Amino acid sequence: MKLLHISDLHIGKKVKGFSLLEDQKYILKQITETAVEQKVAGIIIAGDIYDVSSPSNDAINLFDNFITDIHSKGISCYVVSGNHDSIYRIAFGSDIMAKENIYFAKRYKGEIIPIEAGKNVNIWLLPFIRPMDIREYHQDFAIGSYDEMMQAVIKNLDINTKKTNILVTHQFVTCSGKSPEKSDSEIAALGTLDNVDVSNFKEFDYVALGHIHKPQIMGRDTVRYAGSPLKYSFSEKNDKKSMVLLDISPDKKIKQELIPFKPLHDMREYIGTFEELSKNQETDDYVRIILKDENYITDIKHKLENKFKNIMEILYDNTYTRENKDIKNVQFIKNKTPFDLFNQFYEIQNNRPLNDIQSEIVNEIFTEMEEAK
Ligand SMILES: [Mn+2]
Repeated sequence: MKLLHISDLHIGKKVKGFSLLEDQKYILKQITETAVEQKVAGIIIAGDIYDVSSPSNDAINLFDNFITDIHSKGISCYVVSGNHDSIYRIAFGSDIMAKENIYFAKRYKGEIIPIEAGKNVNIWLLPFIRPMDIREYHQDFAIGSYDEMMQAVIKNLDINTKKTNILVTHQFVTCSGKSPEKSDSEIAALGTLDNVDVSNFKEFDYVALGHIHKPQIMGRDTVRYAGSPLKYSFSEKNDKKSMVLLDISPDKKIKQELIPFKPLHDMREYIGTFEELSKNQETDDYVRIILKDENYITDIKHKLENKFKNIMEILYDNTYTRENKDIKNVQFIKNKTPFDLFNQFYEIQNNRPLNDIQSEIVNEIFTEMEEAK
């Protein structure tokens, strides 16, 4: 029996003001096509369906089309909400949709009923939870940390270890204090003490994780972050995004295969001077440009746009940006002319004095101001 594990779709996400909806539509189509090609029985989505708890109409519409498409191919779906999602919105109508084999995790109320995905495969859907969400259901437990919360949850499960048990969760899973490799696009949602140790999951044959955007295993090779299908920050520029194809045999053995995503636009970084970058080949990837020029170039975005169709960010790496002095600690010369003060200020900020032409312009401005008094 085959299953596909994905997570962190973040539908509706914008990066640096760019809507990624078309990219997401493209990648969701790839997921559906892969699921059909590989003849999977179901798709596991381990949280962060949307980027925000109140997603836009376009985002909801895109996910609706995706789920409807999967359903029309006779493929099941197993979904939990992530920390970016609203559990109430995700769990809406879940009992009704479950009858059509589209399973959305319900709000956690002290127990989880496993879903029989195959004759001998149980899938446990745990939506993203915080200790405060579940204390009332486990009053015999002193739940302080996230780890204690997970112990309480797992202890309450009636796991038949003769079957293959798959847990789907969006908690921040670490291994003996070792964190996974993080990215900038998930930081906003992560606290400092919200980790859950991987040792909690000993009874599960596979743990389908969401939350961390770089695909990776955690502790053992059957506890895996699927990662986001697209790069959602420049810190992910070297990530190899993929979906996880699981092939479960009757003897509980699980084969895993990573199937790489092919995005509509890649996200890349280019470093060089304006002259060097002007010789680049045309690209419509999402790019961050790091300019090595010492002098600022006016209208730079416009000038680079004939080569780079989707510039998300332009930064400078030069003497000024590398040695930015703290202006608060500078002693300004007293009893000097406005021009001298300006010149000193300019030098502190740019690590070089005004050149002759600049001096002339600034001098002229101060003279005019003086005359206007
Ligand atoms: Mn996420």
